[in-house]
This record gives sequence, C-alpha cells and structure tokens, in this order.
Amino acid sequence: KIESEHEVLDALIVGAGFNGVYQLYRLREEGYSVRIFDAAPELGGIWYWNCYPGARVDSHVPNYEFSLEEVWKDWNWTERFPSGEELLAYFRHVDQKLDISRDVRFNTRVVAAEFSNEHNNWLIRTADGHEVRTRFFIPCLGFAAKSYTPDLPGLERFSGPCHHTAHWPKAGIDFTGKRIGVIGTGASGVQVIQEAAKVAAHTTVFQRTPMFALPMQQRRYTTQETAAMKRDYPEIFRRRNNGNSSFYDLVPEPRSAMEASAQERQAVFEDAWQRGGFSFWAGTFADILYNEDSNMEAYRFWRDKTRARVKDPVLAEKLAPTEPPHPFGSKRPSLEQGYYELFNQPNVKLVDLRETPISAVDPQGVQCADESYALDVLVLATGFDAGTGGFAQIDIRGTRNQSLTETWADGVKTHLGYGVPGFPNMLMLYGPQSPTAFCNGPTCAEVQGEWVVSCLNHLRDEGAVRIEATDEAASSWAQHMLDISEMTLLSRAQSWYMGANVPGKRRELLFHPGVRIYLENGRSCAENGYSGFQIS
Ligand code: NA7
Repeated sequence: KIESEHEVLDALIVGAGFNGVYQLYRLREEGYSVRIFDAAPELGGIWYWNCYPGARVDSHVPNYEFSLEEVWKDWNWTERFPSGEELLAYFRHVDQKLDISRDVRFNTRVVAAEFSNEHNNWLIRTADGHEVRTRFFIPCLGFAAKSYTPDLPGLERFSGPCHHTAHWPKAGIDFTGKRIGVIGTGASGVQVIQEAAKVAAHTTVFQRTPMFALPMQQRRYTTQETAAMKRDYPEIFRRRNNGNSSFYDLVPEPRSAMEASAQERQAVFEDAWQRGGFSFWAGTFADILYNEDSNMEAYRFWRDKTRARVKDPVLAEKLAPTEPPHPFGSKRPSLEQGYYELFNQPNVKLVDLRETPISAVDPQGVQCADESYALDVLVLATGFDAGTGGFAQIDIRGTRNQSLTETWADGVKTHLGYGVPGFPNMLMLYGPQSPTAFCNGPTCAEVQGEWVVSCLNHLRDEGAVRIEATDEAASSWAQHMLDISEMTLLSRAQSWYMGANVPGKRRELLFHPGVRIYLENGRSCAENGYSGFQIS
C-alpha cells in the first residue's frame, strides 16, 4: 500500500501509458504528491495489453517518443516504426531515467471514482478494495482501454485458442503449421495477418469492409543514423509539439488537390507514397479530408497502386474496389508491409463478409453463408469501444452522484476534452473530444499534459480548490465538434472515430482532428484565466 490511510493525494492518475507517465513525471517535478494506478503489472499502457504477433506502432519515431533529452539522449531505436516489444523496452528505459515506477501501484484496476462536494476531492476505489482520496482525478485511459468483440453466435464454443488482439496471452501462440482465422482487417488485423501468413499452414482473412492500407516503408536504423537524427531532435520536437498534426514531417500543401494539375497531383501523391507511413493520408493536400473531389483523387491513386499488387482481378476488386465504400482516410488507414501480396499466396484466403456473412462459430471453426472454414486458432482483431468505452468501465460519479456514462448518453460534453460539467477536479488526458487518435500518444501526452500542469499550477497560485467546466463552454465545444464532423468527410464512415463500430453506441465524432486548432483553443482558454471553467 503506497498511500497512508489519511493522506489526500494532490493527483491520482489512472493509466501508465505515455500520458500517465508524462503527467506523473511533470506533476511530481512541480512538487505535487501524485500516484498512478494501473491494471497492468508494468508500464506501457496499450503496449502491455496488445502483445499479439506483429504488434507495431504506426506513427514513426521521433514522432512517437518523449521529447525529454534525458530520455532520448541514450536511447536508440532499431526501427523507424518500432515493434510493441521495443516500445515496452523503451518504457523500461523511461522508467530508469525518470524513476516512474516508485509511484505506481501496479495490478490495480480502478473501478469507481466519486466526487465529494464537502471536501472538493475524489474518492477512488480499486478492484482489490483499496481506497484513496485525491484532490485531482486524472484519467489517462487512452482511447483503446475497452476492447470490442462482436456478438457472433457460438463464439464461446470454438475449441481452439480464440483471443482478441488486445487480450493476447503473454506466453504467445505459435502459428507455425496451423490454420489461422483472423476476423477484422484494421491496424491490428493487418499486422497479425502479415505474421500468420509467414508461418501458418493456412490463413483465412474475414474482411467486412476493405481497409485502405498504406505502405509503411519500414526501415531499420543503424546507431550512426540515430545519432545523426538526434542532432535535429530539439528542432524536430519543437515543430512536432507546435504543428498541425503532431507529426513534425507531415505538412500537406495548403492548396486544394484540385488546384494542382494532374501531373503535379500525381507527383505529390507519389512522393508521399514513397515517404510511407501516414504521409499519403495527412501529408499531401490540405483538403483531402474535406473536399470530395480531392478525396476521390487520393482514393483512385491508392486503388490503382493497390490493385497492381494483387494478381487475381476478382480479389483485387474485393481488396481495392472500383468505388470506395467510404471516403479515403475517413477511417484510419492501417500501415502494411507486403500485405496485399500475401493474397497471391495459395495459403491465404480472403472471405468477403459482405457477400457471405458469418452465420456462426462452432467448435471447428467459422461458418459463413456458403462455406465453413476449419481453424486451429481464431484471432479477433475487431477493435475497440474507443474513447468513451474506457470511461464506462469505471463508475465515475459527480457532484449529484450522477454517472459520467449516463451524463454522456445524449452526447459527449466536455470543455476542450479536459473537463466535464458536474465533475469538478477531473481533468482528462487523451480522452474524448480532444485530438486523441489524430495526435500520437507521446506528443499528446506532452502538449495536453503541459496544459494540465499549468492549470494545476494556476489553481495553486490562486489558492483555488475546485475547477469545473461550465455547461455553456461544454455545449459550445460539443457544437464545435459537430461543426467539424459536418465540415469534414469523417462522418461518412462507420468508424470508431464516429463511435459507429460498436452496435448501439451513439454516433458522434469522438476525437478532434485538428491538432493546431485544438492547441490554439487550449492556449487561449489558459491565457484568459481558464475561460469556460469555474474556479473557486
Ligand atoms: P479497428 O480499426 O476498429 O478494426 C476492427 C476490424 O474488425 C475492422 O476491420 C472491422 O470491420 C472488423 N469487425 C468489427 N466487427 C466485426 C464483425 N462483427 N464482423 C466482422 N468484422 C468485424 O481496430 P484495430 O484494433 O485494428 O485498430 C484500432 C486502432 O488501434 C488503430 O487504428 C490504431 O490506432 C491502434 P469494419 O471495418 O467495421 O467493417
């Protein structure tokens, strides 16, 4: 037990991923008493849980790392897009440098948080019966704290190993020589499929919606290369933390794709394609996610490149259809390494669930409308109840004992994604209505994290004990989110950005796609004495 019975912490953070770790480090540095509670036995957040074969980040370094010199100066990545294992090793390095773990209570799942009007603090309860009081409650849950498994009839009857990618057994599962089935072709599905196809006797891919996956253009780094990169790190991090997209090197042309000649457009697309990663999504023309014609140009480029990689034209049409099912980039593109070529292998089969939906799972495998597929291992790469799902797993109660989940039943309402009316002294990081999911974890941990640190310092300077978002400010931010949703093409897809991947979930844009606009709003709020918050 790391808290004494009577101690009231300054801050209790839930979650030991990038956001929680940075917040603990900075608040402790500012003199606050602060702890993290995390359900996992080590640091890493989603990287601890999502340990399926091939797990890899799709934001390249140095976008995806802390900008703290004491951390980066003697850490050398081996790959441009590091694996989940390398990221866990990075967290151990961070721990060594910043001494985080001494203030973390591991293996501790927070189940309830209740605000006390009398004391202006929170009572936090854990699954193992532990309780702690804290002045500030800082959920750093990440956007993927709650997995989503579809309700497939008979799923529990499957006789072999069957796991969601976010609950993969730590001991691993050997795919060698086995018949592997993968449901889902998002980022996780694509990564597992790539690993399975290398060693499995047979891999069956159950695809519902074609994924517009982009070439990762992975590279291994030598120590000399990383040393050379580090000379530019201070400038890179300055640009990254003040940029448009939280990627220092994704700068789209300000003009519309339609203003460029066909030849110029082709050249910009080709260049982004070669640069790899999210360049083709976020680093070509500024209006790709706004203008239907520009979007269609990007789609056609992607489609033609992709189809050329698949030998069978029928299969090519299923993977990269003539007409897109939704605008390009309105769902998060996966990054791939030779994914499309796998479908030329005789031991990889694509099942198009739009033609032949899954009717049931039985002990032997998956039954579709026309055929049964016998499997040894079934992988559920079916995604997450993103953004709000993690909050629903904790019984969070505000000033009138009202539940946060019920409060959000008619729509998420926050001020800048930080505060919720009726839930004073709760400051969320990387939560709904902030740039989460459009801003990589480490960058958001720093830019949002510094906002929270400054806010707590302001309250301390003012001798204030309570901060609460006003209804007016939260309604106005909700309206802003709605305006963005209608302005962009994001609302046209059944994506987790829109809450549309989970049946019955309210459809609304959950994440703010404009990092720069978001940062400007946060800055102006702080400069105006935290406008939109009531401080007392
Ligand atoms: P995603 O991107 O939400 O992908 C989930 C996949 O599972 C997607 O292909 C879904 O198809 C599919 N799915 C979901 N439900 C079903 C059912 N009922 N039947 C068939 N297929 C289904 O999750 P990921 O884990 O890959 O990635 C999440 C993010 O985590 C990723 O973007 C990174 O930021 C990290 P659909 O497209 O809905 O038709």
